Amino acid sequence: MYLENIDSPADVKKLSFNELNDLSNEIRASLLQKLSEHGGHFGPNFGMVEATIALHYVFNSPEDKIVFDVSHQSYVHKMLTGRKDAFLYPAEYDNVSGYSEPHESKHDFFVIGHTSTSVSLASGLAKGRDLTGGNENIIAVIGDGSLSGGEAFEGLDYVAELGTNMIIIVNDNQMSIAENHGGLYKNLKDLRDSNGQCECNFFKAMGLDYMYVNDGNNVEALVEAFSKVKDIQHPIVVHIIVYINTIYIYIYYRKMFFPRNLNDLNDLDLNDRIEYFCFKDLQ
Ligand SMILES: Cc1ncc(C[n+]2csc(CCOP(=O)(O)OP(=O)(O)O)c2C)c(N)n1
Repeated sequence: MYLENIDSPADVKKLSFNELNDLSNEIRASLLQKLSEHGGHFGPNFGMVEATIALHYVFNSPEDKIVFDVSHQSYVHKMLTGRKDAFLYPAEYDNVSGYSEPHESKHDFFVIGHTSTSVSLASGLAKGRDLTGGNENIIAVIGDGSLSGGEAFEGLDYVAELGTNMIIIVNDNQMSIAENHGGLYKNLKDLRDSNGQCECNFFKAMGLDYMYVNDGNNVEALVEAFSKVKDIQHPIVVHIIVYINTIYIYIYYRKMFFPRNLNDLNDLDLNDRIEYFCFKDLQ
């Protein structure tokens, strides 16, 4: 098992892409096991497995700073930054909180639970970096649901003028706590439908650079994209499309039909299995 040997992001960087894919499956299996027994945020974390691995593969946390919105999707980050035991061993399940927590780790920067905060918080870190002559990467992760909050708009507005390094990962799983509402979402759909090429682009209109990654659950594609924006000298949005709904269904069926048999997940090709289910089946 690779996860058992991950004590810090340096251990992630030693793995090949094949090994990183195995690590993704192990992480999903551990999340499924722990969260089935203990509760917690399934969907946000399932969607972010590959992206979080790729972030830690490419960037150098904690010098490079990753700020999560809501921070309920930071479980994988916790697993890769010295806290995997709290996801692997039932006796240790309560040793981590469900959100980012600086008291737990030097890789966490804020105690946060509110949506729409990460871009603003990260912009403060970027401004501080610039004032003190630093050169680390500042990365904000924000979901599509949180993107329509007022503070997120303010953050994007501010960052566009900042003019220095800032990387905003838009984690687009097409779902907020329920379905998304608001004018922004038509444009996100148009961007998805056009493979990021739609001429009308909310992020560009705000004055930000933009990159689109269709396969946000592919470690190699994400590593390539993040490598391109690492050390960039202006703000950029990296819009990644991740799967969440189908994964909910997968969990739903697994829990219904195999409630006591969650250990065999490593034998399954998750992506193949989830293709069979569609979100409508749940409703
Ligand atoms: C200020 C505020 N309003 C509402 C909530 C409730 N809430 C928690 S997560 C969430 C939606 C998150 O959706 P998204 O940003 O797309 O992230 P995902 O969970 O899909 O990864 C909401 C509305 C909150 N935490 N804070």
